[in-house]
Amino acid sequence: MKMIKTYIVTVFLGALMWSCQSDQGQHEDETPQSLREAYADDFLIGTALGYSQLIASSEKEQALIAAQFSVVTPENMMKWERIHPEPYTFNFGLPDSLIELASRNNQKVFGHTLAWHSQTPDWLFEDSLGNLIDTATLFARMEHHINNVAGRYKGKILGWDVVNEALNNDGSYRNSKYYQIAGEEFIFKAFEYAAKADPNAELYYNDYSMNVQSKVDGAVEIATKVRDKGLRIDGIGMQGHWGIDRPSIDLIEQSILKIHDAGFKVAITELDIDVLPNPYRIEGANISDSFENNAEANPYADGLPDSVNQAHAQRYEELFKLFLKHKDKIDRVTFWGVHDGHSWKNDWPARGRTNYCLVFDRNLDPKLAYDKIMTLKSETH
Ligand code: 9MR
Repeated sequence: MKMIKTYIVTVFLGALMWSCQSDQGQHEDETPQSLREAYADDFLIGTALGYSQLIASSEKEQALIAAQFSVVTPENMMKWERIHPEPYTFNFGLPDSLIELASRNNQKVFGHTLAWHSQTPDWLFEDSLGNLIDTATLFARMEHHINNVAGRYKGKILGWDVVNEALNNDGSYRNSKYYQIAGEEFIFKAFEYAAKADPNAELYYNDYSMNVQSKVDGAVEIATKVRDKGLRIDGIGMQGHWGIDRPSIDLIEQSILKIHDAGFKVAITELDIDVLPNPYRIEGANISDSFENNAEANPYADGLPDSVNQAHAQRYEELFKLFLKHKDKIDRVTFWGVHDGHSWKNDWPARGRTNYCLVFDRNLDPKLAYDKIMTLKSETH
């Protein structure tokens, strides 16, 4: 008990050192000390938290999470295979801890995700013989899941990525098991059940490569159909798994404008900037697109050259300039991970590489990209 108390006090003091934690901005003569403080009047600043941030995290990491971010997303722990691995088994332990942590840190939680083709057990789609089930059975299982998961966190969560990655890049529907069983109707049902389970939660459609115009058009079409059916949908998430040079700021801006013009909020939901070679020009986050790791594909295992660090920081600066320009349209900008060592991009599209995607390094110290983003705000303050 004493150890726990000491730990809590230390984390609290650490967080105080990072920032005074005010979301209301700061006195005019004070420079903001954290991302959440600097951007408090613009949009929420988020991060994804995994098991290691929740359970095996250092005091320094806990303090950083508390000080820097105003919203957190569960990276994996609320996905179907984790939270509901068997028909009548729910694992609420870790998600409950995340909600408690966020509440202690005065942070919002954005739920991820209620209907996704990936990280979802086969039993959802199959009968006992392994054949695909009929539409009514799928909908009953989805409703049971969404009622239990979104219902449990009702009122404690800002919103949900209700449907994730239902589109191909050309704007057509992904041929997922959801789609094979129910066609596009599964999307409408997911929004209907989510709105019923948590009437005040913000409901989003979320996807990667949203800079591809045919894809953003598809997402806007989905959201418009949901709305035209009299169902609720608040926004569209652009994941933001991007590289140093691609996609262009212009394309990202066009997508932000398209979503906004159609009447939906925009969120940047999974931001990271890959600095490693991409010989096959793989973009987005399609887990099955991968290639083998080798020395050529992993050139910065012993450290990042300054020129690449500079380019990475400049890219973040350009992106945040764009986000600030459209702050009236953007509700949330979430980094996909806390620090470089935590990022999924160390293992995709090639396993075991050393990537440098985020704005905190492996020692949890702020990188040049962090300084650039902070300076942007102090310049405009
Ligand atoms: O970051 C997540 C990683 O830990 C998982 O191994 C991976 C498995 O699919 O999912 C990652 O998160 C994904 C997110 O849930 C949806 N968009 C793409 C993200 C990166 O794959």
